[in-house]
Amino acid sequence: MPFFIVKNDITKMKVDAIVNAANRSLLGGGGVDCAIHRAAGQKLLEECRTLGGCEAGEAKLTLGYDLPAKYVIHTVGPIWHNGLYSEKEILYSCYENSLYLARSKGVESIAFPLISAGAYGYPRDKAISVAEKAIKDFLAENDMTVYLVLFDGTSYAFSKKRFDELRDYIGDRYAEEHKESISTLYRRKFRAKQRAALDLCTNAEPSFGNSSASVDIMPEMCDAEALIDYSGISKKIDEMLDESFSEMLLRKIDERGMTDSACYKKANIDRKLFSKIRSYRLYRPSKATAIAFAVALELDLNETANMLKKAGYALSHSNKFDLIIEYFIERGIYDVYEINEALFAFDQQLLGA
Ligand code: AR6
Repeated sequence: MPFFIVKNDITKMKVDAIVNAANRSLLGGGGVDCAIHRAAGQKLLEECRTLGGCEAGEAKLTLGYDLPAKYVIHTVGPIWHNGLYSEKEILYSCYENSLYLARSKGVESIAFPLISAGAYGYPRDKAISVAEKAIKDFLAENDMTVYLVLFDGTSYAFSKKRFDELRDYIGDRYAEEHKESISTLYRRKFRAKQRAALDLCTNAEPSFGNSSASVDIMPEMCDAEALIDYSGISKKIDEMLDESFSEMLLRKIDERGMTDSACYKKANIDRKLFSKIRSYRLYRPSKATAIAFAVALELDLNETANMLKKAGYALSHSNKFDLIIEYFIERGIYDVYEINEALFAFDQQLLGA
């Protein structure tokens, strides 16, 4: 099941369990520990008193009391010295032990803060890498929805070099796109109306946010009917009926010699959503879902465009989301987690579901 980086206050997360970056006493402290105790109420501290503390890298569970989450998992991160005191291994254990403890309680969704990256001084980018590695390793073998909640300083959560490169890449292409003539824009709008009309004929999964929706169904669409060439539309429907998105996806999975589960896990897609797509031939995924599969299948830009077309979408240079995807595919980088870090840094919808 999927992994997401989100900006939030962890005490507000509506998940089965949240994780607390505690200290060895488990009796409260500053930072996220303080926020969790404050939001959960006095009973949390009372239960914590019965636990006998916790060693670094280990995890203990309590109820969530006044929190939206049913459980709090308390773990103690390493204090950062210089990286030579097994900090990485201890931090990895914090995530691993918390996840397995959560699994033993039947938890289906869990949210982590960035353990050790506050008072304990662990460098933020390094802390994110460890968190991602531990979560990814766990999700390769287990089903759970995992959130990494970043609270502050979120301008970028990954390599500064990559961030700068991407910013330039987006800047260059964005500028090019906006040099377009009015007539080109007019033609594009007209084509969008045609596609919108076609969308009405298909079963649509709602898409979220503006950034990744390729076509807005415009209110004035009904007035545009006179402009629509219906023979073109029915030809498009025929083309779509040749091979649907779902059929193309399943064919590509076979051609790649992948298993279904390897594919949906790599795509950061929930098993239930994959089953829906698998069993309904004309299922229309959201654009982010369609791209997630293209990435999991390691399609090049042409093949990605082809696959997106099956679901009624295209990549364009007029939105950041598309440009970020294009940047990674052009470079043959097909790691959804890495792409999601970049999408997160640029405030875009993440891949997966
Ligand atoms: N929601 C999500 N993340 C938060 C929140 C929040 N409400 N508040 C802070 N963070 P820290 P540590 C982030 O210092 O480094 C405590 O006193 C914060 O921005 O809370 O593991 C304990 O009792 C940072 O990125 O935990 C220990 O003594 C991350 O949570 C000690 O601090 C972790 O910062 C543990 O230090």
